Amino acid sequence: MPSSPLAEDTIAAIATPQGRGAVALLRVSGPDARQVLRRIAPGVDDVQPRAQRLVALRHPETGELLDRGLVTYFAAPASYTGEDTLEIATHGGVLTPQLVLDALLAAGARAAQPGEFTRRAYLNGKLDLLQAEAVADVIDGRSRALHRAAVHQMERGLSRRVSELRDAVIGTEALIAYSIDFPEEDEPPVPPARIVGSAAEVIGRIKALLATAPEGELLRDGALTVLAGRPNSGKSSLFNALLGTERAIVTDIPGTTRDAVEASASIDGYPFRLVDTAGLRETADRVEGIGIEVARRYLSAADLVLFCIESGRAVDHDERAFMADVDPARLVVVRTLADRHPGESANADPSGIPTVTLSATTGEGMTELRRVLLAKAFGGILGEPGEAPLVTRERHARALRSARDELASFLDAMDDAVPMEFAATHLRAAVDALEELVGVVSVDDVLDRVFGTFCVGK
Ligand SMILES: Nc1nc2c(ncn2[C@@H]2O[C@H](COP(=O)(O)OP(=O)(O)O)[C@@H](O)[C@H]2O)c(=O)[nH]1
Ligand SMILES: [Mg+2]
Repeated sequence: MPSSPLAEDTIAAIATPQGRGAVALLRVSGPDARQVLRRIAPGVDDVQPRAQRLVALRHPETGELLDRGLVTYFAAPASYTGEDTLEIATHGGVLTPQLVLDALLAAGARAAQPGEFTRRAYLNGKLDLLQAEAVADVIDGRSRALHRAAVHQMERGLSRRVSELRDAVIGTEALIAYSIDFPEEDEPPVPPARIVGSAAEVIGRIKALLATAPEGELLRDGALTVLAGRPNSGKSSLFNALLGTERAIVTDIPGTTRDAVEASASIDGYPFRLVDTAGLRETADRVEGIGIEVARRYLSAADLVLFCIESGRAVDHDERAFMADVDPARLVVVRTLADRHPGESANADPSGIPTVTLSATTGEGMTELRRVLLAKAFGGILGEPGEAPLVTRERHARALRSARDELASFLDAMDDAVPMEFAATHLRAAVDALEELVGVVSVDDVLDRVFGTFCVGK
């Protein structure tokens, strides 16, 4: 982890959201934290670390009493940021925390940038970059599944896994260094096959971790699930049944749904974004001529397409044509309105496309549909025990792919009998990629990207 000189200025922010509430929390971090406290709480000059104190908070210039607050002082380095830190609990609401913040700024603190506390924690070695990202996910995450992955990542689950990979590559480098040190030996001290095998083994482990990436990244935005089908095929009813609310307007007059509607749904804690179609004739969303409604502007981005066909009716030519256009891996066929056609069940589709027969009205078949959606969208990570590290960001996937490719280039070079010391430059590049991922080396624009999305006060 990088060690850098401690920041010179002292930052302050309101850490809780604005609005009516019982308490608000303000944070101050930096070398002048205690001095700032003395200025807004005159007479209080002997704060003990980690002991709370109820103090009168005043504006340093006017002396006006603003509130009484509970102050906790954390002495460097035993604080979140690694610096001297204050946490000040005031009354909530819109005004009080803002007045106390103004007082802190008048007392010499500077308003913190979004993510600046966590950035300092990172720069002071309290967290690595993966942990810092996990903090953001714990705050912003809306699905239980992402929350679970983030909490685990905050506990260094992913960091540990990446560090193991890095150590394994360094181990391979060590084998090479050893071989290069004894060039005159008839028998190389380390058989090249062992060196090659060691690199190949790391590639396998990186690939296993990368395999979680597509689904891990879906945990953030949710699997985009687009409903399609003829007017009156039961799309809006199914949309509502999946949401558990009366969200889209349902009617038997074709063309009632006024626009594409999007809503978030959770299935077993995994996030989905459902899109129901405009039934409107005049929208360009309708697949021209064949009367199939679909929010076409979502179609190319869809992770899943739920194609609705009423039960008891043969699939017609246009429907077949539409389905043939959708990537089978993303397609789920739903035979709707099953309660109107009791006793009929869909034949297993020879093409292997999952078909679920259901009724949005009675709820039959809905459990099966949820199971199919989960398996299709998140199948690869569903079986993972809660503690398995997941790749949840494009940044992670990019670094891992780069490490994997460097290792593959190393193997190619060994194959081509490139002298080992040259081939080994690829191992170094793989180590660099893994270190950047954990944040062992700090690259400024990486930091800007990671911390730029934080909220103020974290
Ligand atoms: N009996 C029954 N009627 C349904 C079911 N699902 C939808 N409907 C009815 O079928 C009609 C068309 O449904 P809707 O969801 O608006 O279809 P859309 O045009 O594809 O969105 C409405 O009258 C619904 O009440 C179902 O599962 N069972
Ligand atoms: Mg509709």
